[in-house]
Amino acid sequence: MNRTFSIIKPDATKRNITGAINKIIEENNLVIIAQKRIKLSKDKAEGFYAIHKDKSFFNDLIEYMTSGPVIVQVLEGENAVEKYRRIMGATNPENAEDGTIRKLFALNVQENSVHGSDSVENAQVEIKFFFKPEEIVG
Ligand code: 3AN
Repeated sequence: MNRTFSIIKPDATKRNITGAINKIIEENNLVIIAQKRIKLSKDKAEGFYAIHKDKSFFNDLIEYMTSGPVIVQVLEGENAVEKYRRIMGATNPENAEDGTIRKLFALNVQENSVHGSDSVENAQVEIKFFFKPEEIVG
């Protein structure tokens, strides 16, 4: 069992498909043990994506991630980090496998509907960035 951090991004909240995305998450035996709907501030988005600060797409990414509400959540399950990466699909939906969240819902490489941690270590850091221990109820 482990935990991963998930964001349902502004393109998905705008299209009212958060339930459709979480249905796929739950059907894959990942349990949502923490969840909140928030609007990211510029500071918070820049902090979260600090690793990408030198990339050409950074400013666009921050503008997009602060353009509407997001759902931040913690998922728990067997190999949650790896499993959620698999069911999300590739960053660019053109390369995502059939049946993945991004293949089904993502609009393009930026507006790609979901985020998921890429390692157990990063999951722990990302969960702490958004949730207090008492907000996580497994
Ligand atoms: P992933 O979300 O699959 O882990 P990262 O961490 O490489 O991908 O990228 C973080 C976010 O930055 C992506 N989810 C996407 O919204 C955006 N992004 C990544 N690559 C590009 C790109 N080439 N052009 C525009 N936006 C991008």
